[in-house]
Amino acid sequence: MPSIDVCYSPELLHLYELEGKAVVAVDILRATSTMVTAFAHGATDIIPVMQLEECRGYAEQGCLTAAERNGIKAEGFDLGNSPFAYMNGQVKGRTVAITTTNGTRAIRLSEAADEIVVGAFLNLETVAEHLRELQLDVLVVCAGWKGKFNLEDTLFAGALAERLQGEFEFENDATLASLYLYHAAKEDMVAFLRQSSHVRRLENLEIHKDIEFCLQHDTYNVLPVWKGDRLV
Ligand code: 3SL
Repeated sequence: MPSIDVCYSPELLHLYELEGKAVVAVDILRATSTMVTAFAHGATDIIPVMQLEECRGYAEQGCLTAAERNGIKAEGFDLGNSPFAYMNGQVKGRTVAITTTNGTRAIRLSEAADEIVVGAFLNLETVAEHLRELQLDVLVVCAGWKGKFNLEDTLFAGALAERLQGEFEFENDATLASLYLYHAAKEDMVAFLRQSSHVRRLENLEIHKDIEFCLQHDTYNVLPVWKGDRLV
C-alpha cells in the first residue's frame, strides 16, 4: 500500500526524500487555490517563480504576470493573488507567470519529486482520484508562512488524508495530526480558522470573500501538474 506523509513547511523539506514520490503542493490562502481557479478559467499553463524580477521578465515572452508579497498585489504586474481576479476571462488561453510569498516557493522546492500536483480544497477530489491511480507514495508539502506552520494548509492535508484513508498508509504523526485537526474543523472551517494568523492577516487587508471561496470543497475538476518548468 502506498503511503501519505505531510511536510508542514518547505523549510523542513530537507528531512524528506522526494525521489520516487508524488508531491501535493498546497497553499490554501491563496496561491494554489488561485492557480486551480486560473486553470478552471482557461489558463493554458502557469510558471511559478520565486523572485519578482524573474517573474517580471516573462512579460517579454507574452505571458501575463502575477505577483503577491505580504498579501498585496505587487506593483507593475498584471494580476495579484486573488482567485476572483482570474475569473473574468483575462487568463483564457494565456500563460501566467506568478510569484507569491510562500506558494510558488513550495512548488519550486519540490522539483526533485517524481511528480508535483497542485492541491486546494477547490480540487480536492480530483487530486485524490489522481493519487489513487498513480499509486506513488505521497508527500503533502504545506507552503506555510515564511517557513512557519499554518493551519489552513494542514487542514487540506487532513482532508486529503481523510479521502485516502484505508487506501494509503499514514506514514507518521504529521498525517494523523492533520486528520484530527480536519475532523475538528470541517463542520465550519471559516469559524475554525478565524483566529489563524493568515486569516487575520487577510482580514486586515479586507479580503474576506477570498477566504470563504478558498475553503470550498470540490468546486473544480482540474489537476495542475508540473511538466518541465511549469504547471500544465
Ligand atoms: O504566500 C503565498 O504564497 C500567498 O498565497 C499569500 S496571500 O494569500 O496572497 O497573502
